[in-house]
Amino acid sequence: MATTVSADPYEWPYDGDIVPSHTALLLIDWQHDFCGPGGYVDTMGYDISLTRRGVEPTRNVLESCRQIPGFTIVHTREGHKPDLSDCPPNKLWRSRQIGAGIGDAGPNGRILVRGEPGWEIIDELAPQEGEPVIDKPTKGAFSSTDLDLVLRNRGVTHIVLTGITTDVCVHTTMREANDLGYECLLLEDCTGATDEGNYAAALKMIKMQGGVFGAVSNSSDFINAITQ
Ligand code: C5J
Repeated sequence: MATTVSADPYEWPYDGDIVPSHTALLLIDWQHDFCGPGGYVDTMGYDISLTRRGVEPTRNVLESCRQIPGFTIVHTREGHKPDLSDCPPNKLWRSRQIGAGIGDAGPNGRILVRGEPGWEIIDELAPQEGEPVIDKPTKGAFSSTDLDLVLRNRGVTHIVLTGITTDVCVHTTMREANDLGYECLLLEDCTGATDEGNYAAALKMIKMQGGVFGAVSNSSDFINAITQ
């Protein structure tokens, strides 16, 4: 398989070949709450077409990675226990301020609560048998979970990120991963934010300082690289 992918600000990864057995595709929070009608993002009044637009490119990447032996695929879900005991009071308060209270009843069940329809991953990107699913009450996927352990147990050192939202859970997770020493790549058409300016800024931030959090590429360049 080829070897590197064209990315900004450097050909990814920095250390040579893409090695499937050392690489994970991370699908962050592709849940109804973040891109479906009646979910958390929709209830807050944001435009879900912005968070949905990465679905098809991400599906293409997911299908390509599933064909490659050894590639790790991991999904995450943001959500809270039904009693909200894992929801910080300030997070709860803020969600109520914007009219989408965590735990409140909505068209997709209770907002951001584990087990509710809105918390489920959308059908297009649903996990398959053998693909770990990491549940997190936090924005980042590392600080409150065993994701680091899961990845290290599989020998993963490189992470390709997709998911929503770019400026919140994706960015927090990429920053955490980078600090932990993972070599990260974000696919820009496989992610979306609730605000275009934030989306653009989030991508720009990654590329500063020679790639302060990693590099940015896109689905077609990545698929071409791994299927050559
Ligand atoms: C947010 C997320 N935006 N998955 N969560 O609250 O990015």
